Amino acid sequence: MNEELQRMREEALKKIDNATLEQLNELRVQYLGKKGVLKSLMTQMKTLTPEERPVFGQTVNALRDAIQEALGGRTAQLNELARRARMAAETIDVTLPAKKQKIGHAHPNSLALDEVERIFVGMGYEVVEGPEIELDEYNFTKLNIPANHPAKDEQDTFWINDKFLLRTQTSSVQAHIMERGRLPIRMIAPGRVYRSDEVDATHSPSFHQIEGLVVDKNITFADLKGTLATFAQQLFGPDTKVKFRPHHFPFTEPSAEMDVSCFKCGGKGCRFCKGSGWIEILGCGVVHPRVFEMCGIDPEQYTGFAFGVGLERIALLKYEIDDMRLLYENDERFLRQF
Ligand code: 2NM
Repeated sequence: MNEELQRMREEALKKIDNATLEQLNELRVQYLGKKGVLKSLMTQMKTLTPEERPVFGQTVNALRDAIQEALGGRTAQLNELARRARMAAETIDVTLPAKKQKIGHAHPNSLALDEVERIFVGMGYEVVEGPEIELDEYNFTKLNIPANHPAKDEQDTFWINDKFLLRTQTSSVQAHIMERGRLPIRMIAPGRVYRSDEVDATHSPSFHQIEGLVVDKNITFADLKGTLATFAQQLFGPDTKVKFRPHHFPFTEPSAEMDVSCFKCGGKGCRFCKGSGWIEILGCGVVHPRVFEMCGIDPEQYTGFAFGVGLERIALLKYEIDDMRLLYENDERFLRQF
């Protein structure tokens, strides 16, 4: 009987030592359960002589203790192995090089705008923004663009209804500022404008303008020339020359277009300036007295000058980009270059 128990003990301990966690549960039930091996051993007690019983009882108890201890030991061992495996799997190698983060680039439009703003802020101008949805009154009427003007045509303007439209120029912002009546004024109004144009290398239905306005006593065309020449020299280099050609705008009189000497060839003529040595850069003029009247400024007391530059045009020229569409496609390979 003792040998039988000894053999059983060895077999049980061996099974436990090799068991998985699930098998341990089965073994626990098999040996220690209500209908387990040890219970059935105890029922054998009654077949023994009274002398044999205490020894047998002690041996079975010792066997139960050994099995219990082995089950506990093996469970702890397996849990520890599982913990180590988990730790190994979760290990982070802090010495690995970090993944390179892709960082964005300023858009050429933004670079050009920053530069233009820097130049005018340096001359004491204020930067003012206004709404892209405007009233007919501020986009056209107060700027001396009459009701029958072709620019108001549905072909050129995105009308929202018969009063509201998407602004076609940022001078609408200036109409608001003049009307506010705080004089003198020295401001630029950068922002998005909308015109119903077909897309090509130099046109887009939505682009950006920077319009400037100065209103004070005794402002003359000479102030306009000096200011815009300084602007051109700061933007394109100190050797830049400017020239003014007569033009027509409804909101200014006299009006002009300003050309700058080609910063590529210095004015000799090249592919860049199409051989002329000059590059057209902006429109400008002396503010029309009718504009002042309609914006509540006395044209007998105040005079002023204004100008408008296309931001994309500046960006295309400065960064030698030959197609405006590249500015809107957001192709990273293109944007990376600036
Ligand atoms: C241009 C050309 C000439 C202009 C006029 C005004 C305002 F509000 F004072 F009437 N703002 N901007 C102006 C003048 C714009 O763009 C080519």
